[in-house]
Amino acid sequence: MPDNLTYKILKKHLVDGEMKKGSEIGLRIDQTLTQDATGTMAYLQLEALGIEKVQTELSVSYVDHNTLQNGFENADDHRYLQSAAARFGVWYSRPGNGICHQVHLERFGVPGKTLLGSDSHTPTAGGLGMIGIGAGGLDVAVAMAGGPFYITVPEVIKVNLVGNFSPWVGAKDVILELLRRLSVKGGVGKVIEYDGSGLENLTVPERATIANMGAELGATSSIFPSDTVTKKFLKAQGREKDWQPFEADLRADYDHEITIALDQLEPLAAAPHSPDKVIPIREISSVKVDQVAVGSCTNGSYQDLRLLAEIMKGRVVHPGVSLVVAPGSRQVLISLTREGVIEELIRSGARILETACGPCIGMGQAPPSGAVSVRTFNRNFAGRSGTADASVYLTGPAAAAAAALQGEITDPRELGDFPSLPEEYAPVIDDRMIIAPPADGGDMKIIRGPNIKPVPLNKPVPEKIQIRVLLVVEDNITTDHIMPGGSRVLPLRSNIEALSEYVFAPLDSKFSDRAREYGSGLIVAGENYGQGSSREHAALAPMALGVKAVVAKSFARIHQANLVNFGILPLTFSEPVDYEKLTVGDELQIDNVSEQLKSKRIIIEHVEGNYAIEAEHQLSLRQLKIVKEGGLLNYTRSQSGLSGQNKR
Ligand code: MIC
Ligand code: SF4
Repeated sequence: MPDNLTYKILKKHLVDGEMKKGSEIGLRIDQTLTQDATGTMAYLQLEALGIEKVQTELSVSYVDHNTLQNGFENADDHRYLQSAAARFGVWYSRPGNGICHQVHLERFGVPGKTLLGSDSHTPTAGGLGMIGIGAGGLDVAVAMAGGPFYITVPEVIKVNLVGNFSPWVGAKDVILELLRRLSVKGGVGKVIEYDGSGLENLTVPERATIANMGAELGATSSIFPSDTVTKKFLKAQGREKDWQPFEADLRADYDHEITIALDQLEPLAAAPHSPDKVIPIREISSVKVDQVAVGSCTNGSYQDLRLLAEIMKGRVVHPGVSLVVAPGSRQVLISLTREGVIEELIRSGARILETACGPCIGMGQAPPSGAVSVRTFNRNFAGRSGTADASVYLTGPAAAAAAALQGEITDPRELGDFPSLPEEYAPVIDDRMIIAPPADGGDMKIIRGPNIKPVPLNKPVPEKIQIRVLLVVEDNITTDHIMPGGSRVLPLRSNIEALSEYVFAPLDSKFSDRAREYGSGLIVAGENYGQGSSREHAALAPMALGVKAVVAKSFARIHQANLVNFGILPLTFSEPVDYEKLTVGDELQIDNVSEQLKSKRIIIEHVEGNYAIEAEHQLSLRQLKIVKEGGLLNYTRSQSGLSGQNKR
């Protein structure tokens, strides 16, 4: 049977289960990446697993999120990460070297390999023909220890890209168009595979922009073939030897097909507060803009910033706009500096930021009250910018430049002729901010600061669960609602007790007090609960507050896996209308838990109301065991499944 590219790579990495749609499979993971906001917890968990050395072909620890050092916490985490990397055989990309996904693409990604990352945008590597998957830190720790990573065999959607872009239209508009068509739930349980004659017009960074925002579709991964364009990119990176061709077989099977004619696209934007609220920019032109932010793992490449600079050249930012620019990597920054592009940008009034995530995760540059911010990023959830009442529009770099110049949202086609950009560029390669691990890190000392606390563990699930409804939330709740980012909260990522004060803070400031009062709680949610980031803290901190279960209409993939990893039961309503029957404070109970979990049908009794609600779970046997043991850490330690021969 001819295989699509996704299945080809998955089959090559299959170590457990069968390639049957909907069933669970275990994959061998070749490479892992972590970033600092999820990494400290991941390495604490790796320590708890008791291995001597990572078992992957390559593992890299990046520092890119928590780079504002308002207190000692973030800097302590960086020092911990550097020491843990040396101890366990992990490469360390120092602060200032760039955003994990951009640097990984440039320096480490290899077509045909699997990459697991503790960041939801790990599928960016799909731009290079890899299967990149985002996961919680604990899953990444287990993969580093040599354990398989489990996913449900996905459906594969083929997206045919045909033709070429009209001037002023680019890669960001492709993925915004897909978000318009499919919504933030449209990719759940699916891999998006790109093909078609239009591919030859898309460079690797452009492909990476598209693969990156597959995360916003909820997709498990996104992938482009590895072709001559890929070869050219790797050659420019001095890594031609890493290239191999990979493509789907002729007449391969797909679950759905979608065609996008590139020349029919127009400049698009995602309006507040969801990446799928996509509209043509011409329909919102003249909205006044206060801030423009360019960069992030979506549009922080050399080509993106070069385009911004060419458009701004000789002109200056509108007096009502603050323009902030964060290059995606040190390579991008050095290459642009060498060519005088950074000087052009500074002359145009850009405020050049560190090469890091920065404003994308609310690490500084929060816009003013009630502001409109136009960003080349991937998420525009309410409050994520750091300003609760700001409105964020997501666009490509050309529209960002147009807004910066005009002071209002502007269709970039109004700017006249599209600037001519060089076809080729030779990146400056300088890896001296990446530290290779020593051959034997066994004696390296791990350095901990006072804010780095041990990982809390859950208890096995009891036979009778007594809980109270802690919160009822609507559809599409993001992990930014559950466990917010921003410069105040992010430094607490390695101190769960302190972090748990902020659980659900954007929705309900009394949540953590109530959780402590109730002692044992349930969250009631709508569709696509937990969409967005991979942060396991959105499960770990609620667990620390006594959350035992979530009953939702449906879940986002990574968050559901994180709930399981920390021993929280993810249940779905058998009858979605029952969602209406639960209110904060209701007392509930679940009896004969083991038996009910086995039957997949769970009766939740309403203690006072004298009625019951029926729920279900979609957990595999393996996941059930994990939940019952109180989480993956307990479970993994009790298994011998790790290839880590060196278990302590
Ligand atoms: C994000 O974009 O939300 C983050 C910050 O990169 C997260 C990871 C985190 O919360 O640390 C993600 O996308 O997984
Ligand atoms: Fe960083 Fe933003 Fe990318 Fe997340 S989405 S990795 S915060 S740049």
